Amino acid sequence: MALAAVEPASASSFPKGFVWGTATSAYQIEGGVNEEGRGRSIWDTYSHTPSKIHGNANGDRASDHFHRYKEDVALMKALGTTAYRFSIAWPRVFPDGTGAANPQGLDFYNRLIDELLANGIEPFATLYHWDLPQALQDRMGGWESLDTAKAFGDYAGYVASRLTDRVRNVFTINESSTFIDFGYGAGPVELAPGLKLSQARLNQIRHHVALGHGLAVQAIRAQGRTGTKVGLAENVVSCVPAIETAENIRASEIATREMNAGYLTAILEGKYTDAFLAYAGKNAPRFTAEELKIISSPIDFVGLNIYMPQHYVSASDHPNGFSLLPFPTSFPHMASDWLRIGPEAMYWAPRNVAKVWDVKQIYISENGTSAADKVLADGRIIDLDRIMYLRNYLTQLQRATSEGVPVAGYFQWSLIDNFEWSDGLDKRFGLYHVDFETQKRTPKLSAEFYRQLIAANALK
Ligand code: GBH
Repeated sequence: MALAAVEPASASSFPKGFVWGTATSAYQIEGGVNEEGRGRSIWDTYSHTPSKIHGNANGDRASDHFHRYKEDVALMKALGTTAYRFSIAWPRVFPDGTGAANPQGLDFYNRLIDELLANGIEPFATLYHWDLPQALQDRMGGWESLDTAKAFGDYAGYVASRLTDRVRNVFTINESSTFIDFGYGAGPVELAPGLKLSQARLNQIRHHVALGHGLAVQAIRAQGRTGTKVGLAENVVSCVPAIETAENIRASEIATREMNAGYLTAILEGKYTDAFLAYAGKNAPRFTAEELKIISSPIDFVGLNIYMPQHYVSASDHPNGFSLLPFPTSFPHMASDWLRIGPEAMYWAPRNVAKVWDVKQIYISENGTSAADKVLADGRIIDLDRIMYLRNYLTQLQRATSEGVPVAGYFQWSLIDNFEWSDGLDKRFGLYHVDFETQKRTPKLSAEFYRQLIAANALK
């Protein structure tokens, strides 16, 4: 990695032109599930299955963003953000996954994009944030089938041909590892479609998802406006040196490559690593050289969703060159049990991705935390824990940018409280509180923290 000589204006500033935004996803905020010809997704089915979701919540209404998008764009503007990452619901565009497009399928996104641009906010669209058309799950087992990857490519091309006149940045797939391991595998939490498949089938699914990503990249290049920037948003397995010695740092680089071998490494290198194939053995995915070429179609940026350190790493004599350290049970976490507090992941993840693969442009496509936000009698929400979390993670991001790690922007997760998948409406991630009865939005203190930081382009 060539570290550019970046001269920060002050010890706490971010580079000039750094992009500050917020992020959301379709099923988590939109509601409007029966509007304008939308088909069903696996999340409609799953969230309506009794006892799957905390409090038996579902996304039928969620944060009602489908009807309140103008108000929500005003909230973005009040923060001073100049970018917004949202996702497009595939079943709004192709209600059956393939076949005839819904003529009204992009109407909502056209309204949203125009509203964003009228307010000086750059739209960053994600094509897949887990809401697979139910028809594809029913007909072909969803991502178990190569045909779902092909259908995803077709959908991507269709969207690109209609939106890239105004949308200049597109993320293909959000967090492959999360929806594969927890939706199709037996992860510690369950996501739709709620299957528990074998490791061999999971590896095959991962291969199909990577292929879907590659086909989408090619379709966007073929059908989108020239110059459209394409990337992905991945919950990269972040490998942090436990103690920052040269040996441990080197071990964290090797671990970054191997621990992401099933997806990110394959996409960025065009091959599965030897160690990955040896470890998978007879469970390895079946693949062709032609497929690996599609998977590794060049991309313009890598989006990293960073919430926590996935592993602390030290050097090891083991042939693989690294050792993953066990977490003590006393390791601290935020309101969500899984959300470990390890701000240095925000330095090491982008630093290692840039170093290992010579990636030239990175976005932090998500970072944020849940908190037990309470509305006080006077209406305020004093979410000091969220501010503490953000300040520490952003301090580490500033460390990265000041060293020349090529991070171009940061998307805070999330703009507003939303439907947090299996946790229902219980875990709140927004800078703005949502009363899910009245749909009233109220800024939390963290919204003011973020506004001040953006205004100064420096930590506050
Ligand atoms: C993101 O996932 C999602 O993209 C977003 O939709 C979601 O709302 C947001 O974060 C907040 O959760 O195996 O112990 O880690 C974040 C990463 C990975 C967090 C899977 C929950 C399951 C438990 N997620 N993890 S654990």
